[in-house]
Amino acid sequence: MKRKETHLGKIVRNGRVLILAMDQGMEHGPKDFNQKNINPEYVCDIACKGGFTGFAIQKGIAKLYKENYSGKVPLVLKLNGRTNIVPKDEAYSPPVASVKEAVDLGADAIGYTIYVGSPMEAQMFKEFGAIEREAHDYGLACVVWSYPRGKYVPDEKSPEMVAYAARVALELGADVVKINYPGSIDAMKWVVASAGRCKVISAGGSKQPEAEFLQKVKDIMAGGACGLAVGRNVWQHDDPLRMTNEIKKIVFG
Ligand code: FBP
Repeated sequence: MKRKETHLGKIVRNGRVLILAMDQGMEHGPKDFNQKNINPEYVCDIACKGGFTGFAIQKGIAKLYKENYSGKVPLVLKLNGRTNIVPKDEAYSPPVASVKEAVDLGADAIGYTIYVGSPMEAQMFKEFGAIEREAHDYGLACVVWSYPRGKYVPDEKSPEMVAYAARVALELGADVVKINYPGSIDAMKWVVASAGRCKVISAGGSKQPEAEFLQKVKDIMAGGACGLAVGRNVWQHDDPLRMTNEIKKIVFG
């Protein structure tokens, strides 16, 4: 198949990427939600009104709530996922949707998690290799959640491991790599250097007090990242759209 021009530009605005993630229901369980945000319509609304450059969700939500987001925010369809019931030692995230389904749902990008250093690393590399080829053939951008994880990884947030995971994503063909914040501006700079031309975005992490989280966003950007894929710090906030605006001032400002 002839390669199409990539949709990367659809999830990048002024060189920045700001994705709202709502795959935590599978990754962490309903404990992340309250009576309001347990309803996917509530989070779809934030994704659309907040002016995010992407909305990362699994296919079940993408299909049943299409009318709530389609045409209003670019879809980043997660193609693999796992629960946190399975022990982290054997870190593996199996494919649960195909590139074809992403295309049929109108996605601009696919999202894929890779656990670098896991005993299942070889299988995940192989599965992602096929997905990356097909996604790029269809012109979809590839966003890789690259997390060092599993029994061989003593500290998944150590700066060296995060930089390693970012480099692996570049070498596997990701357009954008999502990493966990490595803890300091200098460490972030090394992660960004390691990722080369692959754009680096940071996960938000669990909910923090607003000022503390916004300082982290400033540090992420000062470290040379081009944005975030954030979830809980936005949709668990009492005023998610105001919080989104504060984040946008830093990311796009
Ligand atoms: P948050 O901003 O809520 O941390 O979301 C980012 C994210 O990468 C989600 O896409 C994903 O569900 C989750 O974090 C994975 O977190 P974990 O480190 O527990 O695997």
